[in-house]
Amino acid sequence: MGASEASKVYGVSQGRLSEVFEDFLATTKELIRRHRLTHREYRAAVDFLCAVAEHGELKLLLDVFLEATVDAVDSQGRPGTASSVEGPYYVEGAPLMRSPCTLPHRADEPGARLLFYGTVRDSRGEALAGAMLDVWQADASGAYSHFDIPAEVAPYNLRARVIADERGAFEIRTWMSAPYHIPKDGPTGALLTALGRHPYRPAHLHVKLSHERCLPLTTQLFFEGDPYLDSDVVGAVKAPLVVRLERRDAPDEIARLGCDGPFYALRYDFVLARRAESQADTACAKAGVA
Ligand code: MBD
Ligand code: FE
Repeated sequence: MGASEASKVYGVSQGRLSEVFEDFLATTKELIRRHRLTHREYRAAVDFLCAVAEHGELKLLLDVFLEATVDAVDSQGRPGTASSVEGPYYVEGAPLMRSPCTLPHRADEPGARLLFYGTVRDSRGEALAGAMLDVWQADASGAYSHFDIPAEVAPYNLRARVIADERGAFEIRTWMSAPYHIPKDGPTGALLTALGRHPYRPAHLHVKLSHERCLPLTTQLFFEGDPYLDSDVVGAVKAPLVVRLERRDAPDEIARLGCDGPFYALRYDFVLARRAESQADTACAKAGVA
């Protein structure tokens, strides 16, 4: 192991870790003093965190309350399509598919059919041939595969890594997902109830986009008219990510997609930020590449 690797903890340098964690402690101690926390309250907080861990909700808790702020800071000043949070339900290694394609689904997948299509370009407007869209979503009742639907029942249900065509265009056939609530019966849900907050998120599609020329983008799309756009429990909605669904009923299109009847269509043209040319040059110089 090289010296630089040895000094990293979970991929974070020791210097950076000390800088941030020491401040985290100082800030938390200040908060304890400011609110004159009692020992009983401190114990309650520790018990709460233990319960969160026991229920497997650590990722959920942190993503619900803090990830949107990390996203805001981390994406500041970046050109292209707005980013949004990844959340706790991403699973690596979804099936690779070439556009056009239908997401992996159950024989009786419930809900209205959805055609999700568009293009992927860079911030100069150049098409990104072969861009990858790693998509995941809840089903029509708000269930995520590998979490709410066991992986053995329907592996990677409504999840895939879709490769856009040579013009950067993609066409993904899937099913509408519904407004969704985070688990109500666990400690995270109990905390929200105690705070007088509701546990709902607007219906959404998750996408991670990547292409070698560009910085990867993690984002979500939401649907116009959803009742929870203004009160997402996660606070992850951004206006440019709210799209209008079109209802399509042309018989030839219905036949082409193999739908039983009218379906919804959603077009989105994604823009990825180019890797800074200077940054690329520096990286090449360091690696000894001409
Ligand atoms: C979700 O489905 C989600 O996307 C986020 C960010 C947090 C909780 C549940
Ligand atoms: Fe989600």
